[in-house]
Amino acid sequence: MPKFIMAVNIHMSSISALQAKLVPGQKAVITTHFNPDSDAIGSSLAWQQYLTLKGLHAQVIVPSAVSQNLQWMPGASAILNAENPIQKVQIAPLIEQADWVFCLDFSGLQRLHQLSSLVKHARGTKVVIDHHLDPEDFADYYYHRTIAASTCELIYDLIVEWGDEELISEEMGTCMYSGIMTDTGSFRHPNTTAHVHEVVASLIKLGVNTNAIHRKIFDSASIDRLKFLGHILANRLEYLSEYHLAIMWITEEDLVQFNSQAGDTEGIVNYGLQIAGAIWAILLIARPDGIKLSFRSIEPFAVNTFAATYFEGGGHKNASGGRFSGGSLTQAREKLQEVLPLYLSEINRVKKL
Ligand SMILES: [Mn+2]
Repeated sequence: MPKFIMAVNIHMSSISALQAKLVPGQKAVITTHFNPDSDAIGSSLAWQQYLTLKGLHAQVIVPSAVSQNLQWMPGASAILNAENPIQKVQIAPLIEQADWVFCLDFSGLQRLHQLSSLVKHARGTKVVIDHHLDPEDFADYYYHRTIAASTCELIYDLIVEWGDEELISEEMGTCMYSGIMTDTGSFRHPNTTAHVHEVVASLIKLGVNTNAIHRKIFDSASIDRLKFLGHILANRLEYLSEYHLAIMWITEEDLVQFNSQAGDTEGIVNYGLQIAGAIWAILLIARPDGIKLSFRSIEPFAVNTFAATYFEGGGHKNASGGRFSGGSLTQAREKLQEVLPLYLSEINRVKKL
């Protein structure tokens, strides 16, 4: 059973020294996590555009498909997906021969799924740019801040830190805004700092159309997706008032019946927090390769420790993921019921705050 590993002795080579080592003509690959979200894709594409402006050959490679509502992003059509058999053949040599391997929006190699071993053994210099907790020690450079609300924010900060602010184009800004908007829950999560708004203000000044981006990302559902959501809310939601917890679950049959596509389950867990009094929400999904869990919570309740302790996961304090490898969806729910009483005192403490 894999454990959530605390990183030790990470050699934080100076990120400022790295800038001088980026030389025109070099080859770079940019990778991000499985099931890439808007921050993963937005940061990867903005970074690719930046590297291209610096004269490098940069290719974005993802371990699984880019969801439909992100495919409009500038540069998205050139992304290589390891799940595509034809593109997969191109991917291995690109990673093997790259001078640079940029790892964006993830802190552990296992999040690369089938790309993890290729990246691990790549000869190129590895650079992590990320805001998740506990980064693993596998890269040469880290630009890592858990205080950052998104990796897109970090990309912005790094480019500015390197004195290249004038290189940030409207297209790059569009990609960055997408990730900042979604990772802050449209600017309502506690990670929405004054700095986030400052970054966004400068992106708007570049001409980024925030309203159009919001519509493209959030108002682009298929009718299947809306009916799927209706089905989950009507038939797959329970509220355990004693624990201030909303539980939702999605069966393998649900995924088939509603023709669920990549990204269709994204955000569903958040609906649980709309219940008055809810402190946290859990969504369990029976995927063909196992039971996946999503956790959300309101401040100051930490779901990442819960996810790490009981469900082989981790993540952010208020937004985490995990999995259950001990059996079926029913068994995962049983395990949940079993461990909930252990959290009662913490829940009651948080409730009073
Ligand atoms: Mn992110």
